[in-house]
Amino acid sequence: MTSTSRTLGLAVAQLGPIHLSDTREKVVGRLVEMLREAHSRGAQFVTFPELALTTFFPRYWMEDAQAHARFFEKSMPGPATQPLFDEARRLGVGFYIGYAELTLEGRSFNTAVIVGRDGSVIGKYRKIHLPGHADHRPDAPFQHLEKKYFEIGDQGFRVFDADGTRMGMCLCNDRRWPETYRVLALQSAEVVVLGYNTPSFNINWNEPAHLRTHSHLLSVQAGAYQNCLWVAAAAKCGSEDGHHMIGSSVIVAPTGEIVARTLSEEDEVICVRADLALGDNFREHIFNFAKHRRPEHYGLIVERTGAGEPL
Ligand code: CDV
Repeated sequence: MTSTSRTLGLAVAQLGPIHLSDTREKVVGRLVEMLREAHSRGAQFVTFPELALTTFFPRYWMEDAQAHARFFEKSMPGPATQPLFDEARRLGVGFYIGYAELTLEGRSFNTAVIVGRDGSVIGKYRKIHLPGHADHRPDAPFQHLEKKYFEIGDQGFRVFDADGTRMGMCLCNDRRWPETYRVLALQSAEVVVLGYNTPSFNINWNEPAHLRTHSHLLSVQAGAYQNCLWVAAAAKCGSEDGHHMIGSSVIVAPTGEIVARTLSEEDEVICVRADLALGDNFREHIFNFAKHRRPEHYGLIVERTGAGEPL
């Protein structure tokens, strides 16, 4: 620990499977139970997964209206999620949670919020790197229809003051993109929280199963180290109605080291006392952005989307 340490009790509350037959109320009961456990272990902030209230429904093709009626939230908190917000306020614990958002105008996003220790929403993020496809592929073993059900997030990557911690957020596939962490680090983020639903099988190529976990860990560890911040990554995992997703939820330090990792593919809480000053050495030396970054040589990053000809 550094001499100027500032600590945050940081937890990840991994969710085991949520089946099509599970109600919102049942799921919120599981979230509340894990919030209590995290609090009893010293957590001041708890990270829940992406789309944490329902099964990972983008694997199923359906009419948008049917999806909106069954899987989307019209408000956050809403009637089913209010108990989670009430318990957070009672315990004085903040949290991050992902859900499918349907706006008053009928727009739909894959969304996450940061909630403060007083139970109020501090910040919102709408997923930017949407994976998958929008067309119907009935012959695939399962589909990945995020591009059908969600619009691209319209609020950028922002950093919020979460009860004294500079916190950024992203969702699942965003964690694989270096731009995500760098844009947050350039706003002096100290912690990035994220949730994910990562199928164990790839519908695009015959990817060895172990690579799914390898590339997940590689992404979050590199993001943490290269940007001098803590990363808390929460899976929804196990077999949802026969569709398996990876676990390996982790808390990663600014050194890039995994400090805590789940063992199961069930509901499981991991918790650390995160020294927020641990990133300072990196920020002051090897990754002193102001001193060493050379944005005049990075133009292609914003000028080009896909790869093109050499300059
Ligand atoms: N929910 C996701 O964004 N899943 C992606 C899969 C499709 C690769 C992920 O990055 O884990």
